[in-house]
Formats: sequence, C-alpha cells, structure tokens
Amino acid sequence: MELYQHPYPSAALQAAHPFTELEFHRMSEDEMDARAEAFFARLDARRSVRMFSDEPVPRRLVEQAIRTAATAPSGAHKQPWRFVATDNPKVKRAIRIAAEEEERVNYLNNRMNPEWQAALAPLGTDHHKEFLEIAPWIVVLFEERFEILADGTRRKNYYVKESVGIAAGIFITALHNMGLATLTHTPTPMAFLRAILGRPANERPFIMFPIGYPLPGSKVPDLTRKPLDEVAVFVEEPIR
Ligand code: IYR
Repeated sequence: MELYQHPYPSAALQAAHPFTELEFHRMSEDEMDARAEAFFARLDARRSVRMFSDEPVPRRLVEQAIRTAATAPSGAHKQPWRFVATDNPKVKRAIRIAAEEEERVNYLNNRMNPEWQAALAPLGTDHHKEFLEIAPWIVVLFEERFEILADGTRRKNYYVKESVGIAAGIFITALHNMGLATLTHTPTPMAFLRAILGRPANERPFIMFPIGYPLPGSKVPDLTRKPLDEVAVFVEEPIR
C-alpha cells in the first residue's frame, strides 16, 4: 500500500511544468535539538534598537540580508517584495524630516488615540526620529500589490501581506544573525516614502528598517516574552 494515493507532482503536472529533486539534509535528533536550542538562544537575544551608532556598515552585508529575506515563501511564488536601501545622507535626512512630520501629528495632535498612546508608554517612543539620519542604512520594504507587465497590463499578486510579512521576519532574523541591529519602524502614514524613494504606483511601503550597530551603552525596555504555554496550544483530540 503506497502512503499517497495522489502523489505530487502527478505525471501530467511533471509533463507540463519543470520539477526537480528536493535537496533535504536529514539530521540526527541530537543535532536537531542542538540547533533548535542554539537558534532560539540567538533569536531570543534580538532586541529592537532605537539608538544606533553612526559607524558604517558594508553594503554587502545589507545585500546579503536582502538576499536571505527574499528566500521567503510567497503566494503563487510571486515574490511581491522590493527592498529599497539607502545610505545617502540627503535621502536619510529627507526621510527623517517627513517621518517626524507624520509622527508629530500621531503623538502631539493625537492621531493615535489615548488607548494607543497608553500602550506605547512603556516603550517611550515619541515623534523624534533622529536615528533615521544617524543609522548608516535605511531599508524600506515595499509590497508589490500587483505586477506591471512589459505591455503595461497589470497582473495581480496574492497573499501579499502574508508574503511580505514573512520576508520581513526573515530579514530581521538575517540582520540579527550577522550581528546587525534594526527596528521594525512604521512612521504612519508612510506614503511619503514612495515619493522620496521614487517608487512606482504598484509599490506600497510596508515596513522601514533603520540598520546599523547599537550605540554603545544603549538601553532597551526590560521586556519579557510570553512563555510557550501562552503562545502555543496543542490540541490532543477532536473538539467536535
Ligand atoms: N509609528 C509610531 C508609533 C508606534 C506604534 C507602535 I504599535 C509601536 O510599537 C511603536 C511606535 C512610531 O514609530 O513612533
């Protein structure tokens, strides 16, 4: 008795589209445990940073983080992301000025309602975004809501938010793993980023990432993370 009655890919599918043998490295359970522990410890040490040093970061590291993030799975493999990077002081300054203008409305004119501002109080964020000029790099991750083909027609992308969100997670992970710090930053509304960075109408800013080294002596909120039993549920039998 075969395990699958409906194997993937079917003979008809293989005749119509290219397939290749999966490369998969099977590990011993000891190795799996060791890697799982080490990766958790590494990622558990990641923190969002709001005080960057001005020390330069080589462009190749930013490129490699983007290359890594772009391995993310995506709806219908459309890869609906664009990472727009700058280390140009004038561009960073323009971004800082525009971001602070929006944030002034959010914080000082209460575009963020009191409940929202109370939730942020322990983080102590405000409308000052100096780090946008001081961090050596800014990468803005844009979502591509649709694709514009060579003849000008539009082709829809699928599960764009999910796909770009996964890519953002891998990007943060890659940066942390290579010894860089970042902040998932959303100076809302972010439409100004499309204008400053000269991006086309099919691209919408998703998250902005200042990237660099933490300023020596940086402080971060003394946070704890939810334990496993508050973030995981294992269902042991059918519920109904
Ligand atoms: N975009 C603002 C506000 C802000 C909102 C949330 I939710 C945060 O976790 C942090 C900040 C800002 O960047 O300051």
